[in-house]
Amino acid sequence: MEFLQKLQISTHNEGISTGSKWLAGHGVVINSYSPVDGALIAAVSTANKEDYDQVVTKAQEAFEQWRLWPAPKRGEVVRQIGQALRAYKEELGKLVSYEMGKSLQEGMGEVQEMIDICDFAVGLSRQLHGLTMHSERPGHRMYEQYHPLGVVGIITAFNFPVAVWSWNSMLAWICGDVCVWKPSEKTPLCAIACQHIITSIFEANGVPEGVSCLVSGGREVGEWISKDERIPLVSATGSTRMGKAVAVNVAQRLGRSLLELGGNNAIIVTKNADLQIAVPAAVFGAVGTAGQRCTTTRRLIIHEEIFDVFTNKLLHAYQQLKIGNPLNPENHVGPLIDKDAVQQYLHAIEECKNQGGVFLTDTGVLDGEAYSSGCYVKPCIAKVAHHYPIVHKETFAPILYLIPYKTLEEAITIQNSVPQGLSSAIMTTDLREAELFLSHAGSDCGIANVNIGTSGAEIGGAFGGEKETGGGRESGSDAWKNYMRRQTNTINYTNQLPLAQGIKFDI
Ligand code: UN1
Repeated sequence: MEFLQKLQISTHNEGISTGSKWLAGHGVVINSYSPVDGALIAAVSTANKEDYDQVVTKAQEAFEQWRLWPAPKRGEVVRQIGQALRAYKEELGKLVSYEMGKSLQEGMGEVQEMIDICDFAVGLSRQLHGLTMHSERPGHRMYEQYHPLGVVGIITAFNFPVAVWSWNSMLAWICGDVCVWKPSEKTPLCAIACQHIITSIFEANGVPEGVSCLVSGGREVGEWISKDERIPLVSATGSTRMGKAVAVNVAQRLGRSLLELGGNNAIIVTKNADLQIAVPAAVFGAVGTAGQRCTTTRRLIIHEEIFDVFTNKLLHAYQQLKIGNPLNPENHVGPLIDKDAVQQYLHAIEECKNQGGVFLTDTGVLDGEAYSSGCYVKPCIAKVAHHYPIVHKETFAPILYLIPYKTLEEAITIQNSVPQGLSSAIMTTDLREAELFLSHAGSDCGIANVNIGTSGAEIGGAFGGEKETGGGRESGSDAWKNYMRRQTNTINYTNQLPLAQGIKFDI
């Protein structure tokens, strides 16, 4: 396949790199299979503990130099990465689609998110502002500045195999940090392709070896990173279970963690909703990326008066969905990532039925030649009651739960009464309803939208959520502050030594 060649992916790849150098890993070899057709794409070597330690040592050495580069010069390197990503958008988008299974449109959209964060980071490289304060002491100046932090560990999930790394690494780089990336073992080739793309830019700019490190491997690599005192910040995206394990390890050594974990995102559809918007927003939110985004719409909380009308429109839209090879632009829904994910989908459907859920669509796994990987499932819709335990869990699959409500207060309570707190939305043309939803008595999520769905956030805003979602904020707004250490400075430019708080100390 031509796009693999262009991205320098061969049949066997080293999965460990400190930049231009690729290291032979001493861990097990991972085979990457495509959920699109079940084919073996390529093999990747992984790291053992010694390989890992060698990489982190190199990263530490690189930090000593990289932190001295002026931030706008680091920004210039990131600008060039953005250009390279534009040049490779199609190939990388295709690889994301083929290795992960999302539609080609979404694969390219993911690369676009990378380009966007590069542009954002370039501007930011001249805006790493601190505040100045007025000192209570005469002849004193007080201000704060942000300094580079060190080695940043980045643990990413299969569902956004390239974008989430870029949200972290582009900001970390302009902040003067160096990165050690542990990609999902389900999408190792996407990571290798990214490393190849940036390496050529780094070499041309004389960026020290070790600023961008890649350590492929399984769960143990994440554990090494989270326990490693040489890594002051660990940014982890994935399941709540993984996030809790990382958080405990990082907290044990009083490091910083930035967590972006599960979501159980709802759209409230009020009787004042514009259904022309609400229906497509719900459908894209629920079936986009085959229900495998953290921002996927999992629950629709619908006013009882429009419940039937809305449900019928939704069912009609579901009938139009084309499921199949995601590289074919006509298809809306591709496969799940692997057969384990298919089992989880089937299991959630069983649980939902056992708890009283009524499915309004077909459910199940598709078979036939076009679906030979065994990973294609039918997006489905169930009418449920809010208290069913399954409704409070995040199942990474296209299963949408419908819940009727009477008052908006009740709808907001339902929406907030789950352990997760990532994304939320309300569909309404009524100002009062929208404002209540956005108020402190409204949605408890990190993201709250009006008249758009729960997924598809832009990189300009801070991305992340509350409660079991982990509390971290990545990407836009002032998320960069996570990647730096703040220092408060007070300077006395007099020949006196007045003490703060009016304390006298005469000697
Ligand atoms: C994720 O699923 O981990 O808002 C990230 C969205 C995308 C990012 C999702 N911009 O759906």
